[in-house]
Amino acid sequence: EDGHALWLRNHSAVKVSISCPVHSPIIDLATDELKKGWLGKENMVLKLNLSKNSAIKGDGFQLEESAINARTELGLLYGTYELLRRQYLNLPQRNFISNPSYSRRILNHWDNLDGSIERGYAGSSIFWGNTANGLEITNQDREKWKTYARANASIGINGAVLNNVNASAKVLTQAYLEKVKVIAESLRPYGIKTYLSVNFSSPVLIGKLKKADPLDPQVQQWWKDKVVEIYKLIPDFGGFLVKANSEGQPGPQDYGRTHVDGANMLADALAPFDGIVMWRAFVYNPSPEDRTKQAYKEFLPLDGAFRKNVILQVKNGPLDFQPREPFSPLFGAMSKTPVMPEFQITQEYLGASKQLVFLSTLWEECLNSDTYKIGKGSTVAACTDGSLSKTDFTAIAGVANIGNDVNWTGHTFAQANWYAFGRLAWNNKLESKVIAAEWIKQTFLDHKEKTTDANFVKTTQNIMLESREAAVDYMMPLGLHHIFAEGHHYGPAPWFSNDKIRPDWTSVYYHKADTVGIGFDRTRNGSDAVDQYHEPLSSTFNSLSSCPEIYLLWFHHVPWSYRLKSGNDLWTELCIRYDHGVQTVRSFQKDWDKMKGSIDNERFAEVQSKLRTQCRDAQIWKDACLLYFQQFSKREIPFEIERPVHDLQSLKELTKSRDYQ
Ligand code: BDP
Repeated sequence: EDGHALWLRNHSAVKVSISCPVHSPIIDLATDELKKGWLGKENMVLKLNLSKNSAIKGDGFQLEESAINARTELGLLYGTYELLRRQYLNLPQRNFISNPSYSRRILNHWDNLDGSIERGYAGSSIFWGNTANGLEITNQDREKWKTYARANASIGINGAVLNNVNASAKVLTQAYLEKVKVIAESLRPYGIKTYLSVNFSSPVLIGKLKKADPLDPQVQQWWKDKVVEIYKLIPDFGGFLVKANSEGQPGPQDYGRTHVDGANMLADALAPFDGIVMWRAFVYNPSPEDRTKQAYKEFLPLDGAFRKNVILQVKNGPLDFQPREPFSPLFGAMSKTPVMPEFQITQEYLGASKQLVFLSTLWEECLNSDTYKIGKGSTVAACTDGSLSKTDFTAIAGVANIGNDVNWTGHTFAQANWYAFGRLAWNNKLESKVIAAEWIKQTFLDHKEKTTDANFVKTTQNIMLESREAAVDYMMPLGLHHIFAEGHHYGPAPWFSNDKIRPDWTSVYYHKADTVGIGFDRTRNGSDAVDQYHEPLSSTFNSLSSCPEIYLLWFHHVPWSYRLKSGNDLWTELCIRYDHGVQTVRSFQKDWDKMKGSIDNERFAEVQSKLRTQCRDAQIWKDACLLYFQQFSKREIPFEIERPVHDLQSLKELTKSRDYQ
C-alpha cells in the first residue's frame, strides 16, 4: 500500500444503470465513476438530469432517491462524487441540495519551471522540469495529471495555478504556453481551469520592451497580445495570479504606479475572455511600520478602484501562515473589492511533511472569526463567500502540498490537508471533525465497517483534531509568532537576529523578549495594529485583560510576572504550554502504536516513524524556546514539568544545519 490512491480507494461496486439525456466528456466521466463506485441498490436506474431548479446554484447539485439534478454538467459530476462518498460512508441517502460556498476553488502550486517547489515537501513538481528543458511530455505525465484532476474534482476543486507566485517570466513564452495547453487539456474534463502566476516585468524579461510601466500603451498592448495568444491555446483559461512589489518581486510601484494601475492593466487584457486577476495582498516592505499592518494600509485606500474582474487574495493572517494568527483585518475592511482567502496547505511553518498537523481546524478558526464588518456575524466566511456582498465573484485558494512523491504529499496525513481544503472550499461551514472522519474512513478503511474500525476512526480523529493546537503549544503558544530558524522554517531559532538582514526577517523582531517580559506591543500604546479591526474587537484586543490568551503575545508585551486566567504567571504558563505540546505528541505516539493491525502495515509504519521524528522535534522546540527565553525571565522552569534534555548551544548549531529541515 503506497497511498497513491488517496481517499479514492478501489472496491467492488454493484451494478447500476445510468440514464442521461446528454453526452459529453464530463457526463461520461460521471457515468464511469458511478459504475466503478456504486454501492447503492443493485440494478437501480439512476438519472442524471440537467435541471432549472433555482435553488441549485452554480455547479451545485441536488441528490434525490434515484436522480442527481444539477444546472451544469460539472454539477452532475460533483453530485456523483458526493453520492458515492455518502454510499461509502454509509450516510443516509437523504434528498438534499448542496451549493458551493465559493465559485472558484483553486490550488496554488508554488512550482518552479526547473521542477523544484518552493516550500514543497513531497518531491519535485508534477508539472515542470522532469526532462532536460522541462518541456517534454510523457504518457506518464498525462496519466498523473488526470489522476490529480480526478482527485481534485472529487472534492470540488475547480482551478489550479500551475506555477510559483515568485514567477519566472518564461512561463509566458510560446514553448511553455504549449505545455500549459496540454496540461489544461488533461485537467479540463474534470472541470479544473488552468491559471498562471505572472511576473510583472514579463514585457521586459521576455518581450522587447524597456519597461513594464502599466500606464505605458506599449506595455498594455504587450499584455493584450499575450492574453490573445493564451486564449487561442486555452480557450477556457482562468486568469492570472500576481505577486507584485513584495519580497523583491517587480510591480507597478517600480514605476511610481499603484497596485490598482497594475491590476487593472492585466484585468483589461483579460476581460474580453472572462479571465480574472487574483492580486495578492501579501505586500510588505522594509520599513519602521509593523509588518502586520502594511497590507491593510496599502490596500484599504484602493478599495473601489479595481476593475470588476480583479479579486484581492489575502492570506488568512496579517503576517504569514503562522501556526496561529488572528485573521487578517483586510477581510473586514474592503467593501467594494472582492477578497479571497489564501490558505497554506503545504506545511511551511507547521512541520513540513514530517509532522502530523491537520490544518482544517486552523482554517475553520479563520473562516468562523467574526470581523464585525457590518455588525455581529460578519465572519471571514461571510465576508468572502458572497453572503455579505451578494456577489457571485467569489474564490478561495490553497497553496498546494502536492509533488511527485508516490503518495503525493510526503506524509500520509498531509493528504488530509489537501482533502480538507477542498471540502471547506466547497462548504465553508463544514466542521473539521466531520471532514476528518470522512477522510479517515475513505483513506484507510473498507466501506464495510469492521467492529475494530470504530476505535481506529475515533483514535485517529482525536489525534487529527488535537494536532494543530499541539503544534501551536510546542512551537509558539500564547500568540508567539515567527521565531523559526532562518530559511527553512522548520525548527526553532528564537535567538535569530542579524544586523545584515532586515529586522522583520528576524525572530527577535517578533518576540521582543527582555527582562521585563515578552511579546509584540500592537496596542494603541504600541504599533496600534489593534485599530485595524472593527469594534468591539479593537478594544478587546487592546486591553490586556480582555485579549484572548491565544493572541496575548501577538498583541501585548506582557510582564513575566503577569497572572493568566489559570492563575499561573506568564513564565510558568509558557513553560506549561510548551511541555503540554510535547506531551500531547507523545500521547499521539502511544495512541498510534495501539492501532497496529487496524490498517495496512506500510502506512502504519510510515506514520509511526514520522511521529517519532515529530516527538523528537517537538522536544527540540520546547527546549530551545524555554532555555532561550529563560535568559530573560531569569526564572526556574517549574519543577512539575519535565526538564529540557538538550542544551542551548547544541540546539543553535543543530537548527542552523540545512539537514535539519
Ligand atoms: C512566505 C514564503 C515564501 C513565499 C511567500 C509568499 O516563505 O517562500 O514566496 O510567503 O507567499 O511564506 O509570497
